[in-house]
Amino acid sequence: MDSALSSPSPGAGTGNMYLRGEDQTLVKLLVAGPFGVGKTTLIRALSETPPLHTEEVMTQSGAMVDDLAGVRDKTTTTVAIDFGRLTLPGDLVLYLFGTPGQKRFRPLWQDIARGALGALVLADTRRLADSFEVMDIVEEAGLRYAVAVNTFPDAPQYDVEKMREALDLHPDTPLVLCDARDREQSVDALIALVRHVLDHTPQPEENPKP
Ligand SMILES: Nc1nc2c(ncn2[C@@H]2O[C@H](COP(=O)(O)OP(=O)(O)OP(=O)(O)O)[C@@H](O)[C@H]2O)c(=O)[nH]1
Ligand SMILES: [Mg+2]
Repeated sequence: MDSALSSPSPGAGTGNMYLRGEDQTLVKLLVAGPFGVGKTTLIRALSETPPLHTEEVMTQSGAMVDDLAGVRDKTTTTVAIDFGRLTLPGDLVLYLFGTPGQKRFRPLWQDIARGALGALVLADTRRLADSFEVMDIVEEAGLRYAVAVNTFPDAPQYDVEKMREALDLHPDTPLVLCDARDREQSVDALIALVRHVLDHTPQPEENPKP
């Protein structure tokens, strides 16, 4: 594991924004989580390229099927994907694909998840159980994941161990707290995921036998 893995300085990776450098390692990651948990917000906060969003205004007819509890002020929702990019020190380039939160878009997941190495699953303490289904889908897709609890100011705060228990997390699975609007905290959440993924990825031998 590269111990130099740390937060990028602001503007890092903006030099060769669209061209792959020779030494760069590209990693595809998902940002997943239930409806309105802050996926779009997080990708918007940390992308070094102008993020792509597929937001649509929510209408009255959607109120019949979308559970607006805890997200009453929300006016738009992701209908396909969010996409952003973040370069970490060590030429690690993260391509971030945000999944749509609403259940009716779950069939899109298989396509979005193809080639991903891991997922950051966002959770909200007011509705932790909503993240279960997402964690199940991510596990079924064979992806390693970390959980980031988005700390909405009006959401109850619990002890980390209590949240791990409530989410029934494997002892290995990282759980971090972050404010999805805060770039530094969001980057730290992704770094926790990347460390976890790299820790479980077989590294090539330095001096392979002939
Ligand atoms: N106070 C506070 N508001 C937040 C935070 N994160 C997101 N929000 C707000 O919560 C609402 C939902 O955020 P989104 O980023 O659209 O959530 P999403 O997970 O992308 O939603 P869907 O794509 O519809 O599933 C928006 O109005 C955000 O401004 C946070 O950390 N704190
Ligand atoms: Mg969204």
